[in-house]
Amino acid sequence: MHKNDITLTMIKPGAVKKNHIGPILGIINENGFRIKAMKLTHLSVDLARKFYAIHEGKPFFDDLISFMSSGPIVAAILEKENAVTDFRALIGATDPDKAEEGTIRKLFAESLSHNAVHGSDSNDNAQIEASFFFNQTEIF
Ligand code: RTP
Ligand code: MG
Repeated sequence: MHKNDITLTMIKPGAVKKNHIGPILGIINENGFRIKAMKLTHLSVDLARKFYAIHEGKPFFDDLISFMSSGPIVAAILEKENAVTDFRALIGATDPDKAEEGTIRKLFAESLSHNAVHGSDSNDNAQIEASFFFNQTEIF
């Protein structure tokens, strides 16, 4: 498999708090994604600002940072052909009200800002985000 066939996901603090880690990982596996790396971790405010630097200055930035640093997250690298595109299809639209039936956000998101999961938006960002959380000894 090509090295570009990975994506980086986070199960966000709201979904971790609600004990949705297991069901979400189940859906991920059932849909053909292989877990190459995974950890339960916490984004400090500084790390959350760094991860979402692209959104700095947008009206929702401060809420996004305070939510993403509000509790533990699960970060994971997922492998599959067309991982970025297929995973974004599996999670559904950013706003759960617009997400298709059966998508992870439709099933587990509470709102636009508390939307259960993250998925990388390009192959380049998948590589950058994978390196943000994991070193080479943690990727299998
Ligand atoms: P993500 O990066 O978390 O996978 O989500 P995404 O690509 O679908 O959406 P993006 O545009 O990258 O936005 C990042 C996160 O910011 C929150 N958001 N809030 N209130 C708002 O208008 C708004 N817009 C975006 C969401 O939690 C979104 O996942
Ligand atoms: Mg995004």
